[in-house]
Amino acid sequence: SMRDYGCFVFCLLAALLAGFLSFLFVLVWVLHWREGLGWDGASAEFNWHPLLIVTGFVVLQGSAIVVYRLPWTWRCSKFLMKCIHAGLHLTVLILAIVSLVAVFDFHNTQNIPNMYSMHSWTGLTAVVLYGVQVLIGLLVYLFPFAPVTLRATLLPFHVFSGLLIFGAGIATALMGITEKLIFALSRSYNQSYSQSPPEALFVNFLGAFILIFGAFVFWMVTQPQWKRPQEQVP
Ligand code: ASC
Repeated sequence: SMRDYGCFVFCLLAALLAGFLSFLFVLVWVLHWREGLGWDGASAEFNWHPLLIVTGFVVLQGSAIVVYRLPWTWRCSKFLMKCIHAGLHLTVLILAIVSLVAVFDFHNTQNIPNMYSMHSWTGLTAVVLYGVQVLIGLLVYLFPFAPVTLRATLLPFHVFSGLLIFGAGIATALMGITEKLIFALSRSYNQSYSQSPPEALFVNFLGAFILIFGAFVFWMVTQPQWKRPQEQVP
């Protein structure tokens, strides 16, 4: 119905706004409140990590997940939509790997230990599983070799693990943001987190936008009436 279509468009616009604000807030965080961007083994190199994860693993990954549900793409071939879905996910995987290289290189040059926090455990697990998910997705659904029976059997698992990894990415991003805020403000002699300085308020808004973005993506992909109609096989 027209009303249901309007509801989809509302959710999409809300997700786009929350995703854009997430990107804007993480960019302003690293450029205005932190040390900017660089590849110097110091904080400017670390800052690529939140920027690339929020833009890639959260916003672009969420967009790749909803791409089949855009009604105006239902006239496009399924193969074209699969190429867009796969291309976005591959881009996200590359950005995630670059963002991990940035943190490990930053830790190693600063003599900071690796992999001691829950953020690092859930985050590395999510990125490794994401690599496996992208590889299996390409082999089973994009390349023309897998039989329809295998495609059909794996589809519920592909959908479930995709949403689980996306959700784990959001949970991990919220932990990372909180960690970084605590670290940064505890090293500051004139500001403390518990006094709600402007940076803390700003970064808490970033976390809220990320969660709101994830909620709208999750809602859009769990409404069965918003699924792309199956190609009719005669
Ligand atoms: C595909 C594809 C689908 C599913 C279906 C099996 O590759 O485009 O819609 O797998 O064929 O459920």
